[in-house]
Amino acid sequence: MANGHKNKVGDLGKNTVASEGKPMTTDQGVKINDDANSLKAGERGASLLEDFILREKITHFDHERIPERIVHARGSGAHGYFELYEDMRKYTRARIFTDTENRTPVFVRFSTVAGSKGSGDLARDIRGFAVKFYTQEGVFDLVGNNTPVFFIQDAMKFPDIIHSVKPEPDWEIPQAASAHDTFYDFISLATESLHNHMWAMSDRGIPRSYRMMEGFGIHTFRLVNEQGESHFVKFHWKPKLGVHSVTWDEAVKINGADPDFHRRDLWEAIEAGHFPEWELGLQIIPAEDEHKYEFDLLDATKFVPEELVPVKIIGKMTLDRNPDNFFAETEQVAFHPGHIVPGIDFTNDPLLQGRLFSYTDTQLSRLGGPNFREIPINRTVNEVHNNHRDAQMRMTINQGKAAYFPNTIGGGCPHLAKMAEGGFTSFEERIDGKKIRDRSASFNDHFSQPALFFRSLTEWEQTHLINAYVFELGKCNRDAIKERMLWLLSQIDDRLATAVASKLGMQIPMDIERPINQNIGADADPHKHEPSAVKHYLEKSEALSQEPLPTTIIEGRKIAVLVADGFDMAALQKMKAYLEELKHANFQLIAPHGGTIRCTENMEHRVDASLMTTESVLFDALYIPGGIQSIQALKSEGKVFKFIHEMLKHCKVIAFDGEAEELYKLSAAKDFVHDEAILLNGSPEHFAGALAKHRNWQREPHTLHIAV
Ligand code: HDE
Repeated sequence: MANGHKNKVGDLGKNTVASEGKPMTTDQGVKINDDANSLKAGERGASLLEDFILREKITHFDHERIPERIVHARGSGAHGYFELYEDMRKYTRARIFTDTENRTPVFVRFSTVAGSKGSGDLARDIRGFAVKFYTQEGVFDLVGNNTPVFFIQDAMKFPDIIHSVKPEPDWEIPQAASAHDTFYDFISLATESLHNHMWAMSDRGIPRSYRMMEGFGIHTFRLVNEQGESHFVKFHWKPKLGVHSVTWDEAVKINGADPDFHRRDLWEAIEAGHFPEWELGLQIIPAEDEHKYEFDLLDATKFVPEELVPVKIIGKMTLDRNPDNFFAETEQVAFHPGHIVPGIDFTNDPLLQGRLFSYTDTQLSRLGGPNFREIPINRTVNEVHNNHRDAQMRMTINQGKAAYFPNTIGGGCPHLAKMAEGGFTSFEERIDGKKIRDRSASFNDHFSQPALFFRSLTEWEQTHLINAYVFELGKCNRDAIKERMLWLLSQIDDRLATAVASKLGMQIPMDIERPINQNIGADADPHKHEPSAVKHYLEKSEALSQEPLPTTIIEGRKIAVLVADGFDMAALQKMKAYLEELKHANFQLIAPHGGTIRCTENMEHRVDASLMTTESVLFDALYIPGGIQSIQALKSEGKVFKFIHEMLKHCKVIAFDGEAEELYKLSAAKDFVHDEAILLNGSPEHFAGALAKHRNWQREPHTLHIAV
């Protein structure tokens, strides 16, 4: 297989610097022999202006920060590659989708949307899933999210929804959260946002890991083949590890215990060689089917159910290398949905059209001018030749006199490429219409798909979603806004609205008036969108639920092992041999104290974390080996019971071996006799099987009385 992916590694290598064994210098290359003291007039004298070493150091420091992204400010990146399984030339001439021999390098950035750069990873939010493909024909960016739909239909509303969800402008509260009046004020007036909002309120809003999220291009794009024929396409990323989430109680606690939880998880998995993988799937829709569905393909608040158009898996992405430098790569990377290559094209989705303007525009101020395309992480692996010149921080030294086209002085170069030579040609779509400022009536149905989404969830997922609404609306202060939301929820699903209303202690209003009689636009009238005329074109769509598909992969799952001096080494070894060595899960020894502990074999073992410094929510499962002395010591630690009870409540796998049965009996675990994820002297295979299912959600309704 041609290793195209080495190209980008080599390209970045031109700019990477390792300082091991090298003398310290100024930026001008002058060696430095004192980096701790400024130049002074006398021992206690004032510092001298001539101290070029001090001036350079401080000046550079003073300018280290650049503006953070207005949305998606907090993110984590990784390098990898994409491999194609099947030649798709029937649909597209893009080589990335026709050449099965080539590995295309990628850089991926995952992010939260609303919070600042330093906010917690476990905010209830949508996640960004942006992929930069360094193809032989130029950069192709697939700038997606972890949900298949977006909040709004038209780019015109983007600043409004973002202003409404960001911290309120007077007191800059709350950070990275949507639980406040301005957000619900907006979304209850812009009912198109209800669908994506429902996804955000579902477990998708609090993923267990970036490695366990789906990704979606959201918009309908086009694939265009050599013959100039076009098909509509939706892009999907399907994670090999399945789609999993944490509970809200965990999310809140993780944000305190380790706000870098997702960033650390991705980094550590890659460092350990557990490279996360996603398969790329396409939903391909013939051009003649454009008007076949009950929804409009150009409406980004709708997905195409997999029952109507199956997802065809065509390739796989593997992330196998962490960045060398967060700022140089993850912070400076500039994605753009308008970075496409020949064989891929846009549709008239009005949200996509607006995005095509926004990304370069914001990057001009974030990265300081138009030459950010030359920053190593952003530059393409093929050659760039054009007549763009100058501006801040220009790196390229263009030779010759002719910086215009056409020319003869430069030999007519750089010259144009015909379509057959790989030149980009836009798809020749026939357009015939009046210039109007309006939205198509085919975008009007705002209620059918949220209802389909809710119907498609399992009972436990529905419960989580209901609780999310109760939490978020419960934090709003204005009753009128909450009532408007309750009425809208009742138009989606009665059971959902009734459950939320009862926990809020409120009534669902019979109807809502146009909220204010001032002119806030016809689009803000929920009645315009025919809430009662919910279309029922599908009872359920299986792919919308996260109910884990049967998988045996537990790679990188974290298992807490509670031990004290005198723990049963043989029992732990047996578990580790299977789960860690064979299945690549990760065991961590948690003990009442740091340093080392002794086992029954009188050997010393390094403690990974003391009970004081860690929390159960940072792990996927709990294992307690026996050993009389160890269990006696653990019995007197309150935090041990907190671990067990939290693990119980969060429906995780818990295994007690040998004398650890005493802890089982002393804890609430003893009440869950038939629970298949609670093991007494269970086999490693049983443990691995339960862990692969992620959680035993059936347990959840029976844990309400457990206080932790
Ligand atoms: Fe973005 N979005 N967006 N967005 N978006 C940005 O570009 C914007 C939308 C998405 O890791 C910004 O460089 C508008 C949909 C991701 O660097 C900005 C509209 C989807 C990222 C911008 C949308 C996304 C961004 C901020 C409505 C999913 C992070 C910084 C018309 C398909 C990329 C930047 C990264 C970032 C504008 C809607 C995904 C301001 C105007 C829909 C994953 O240009």
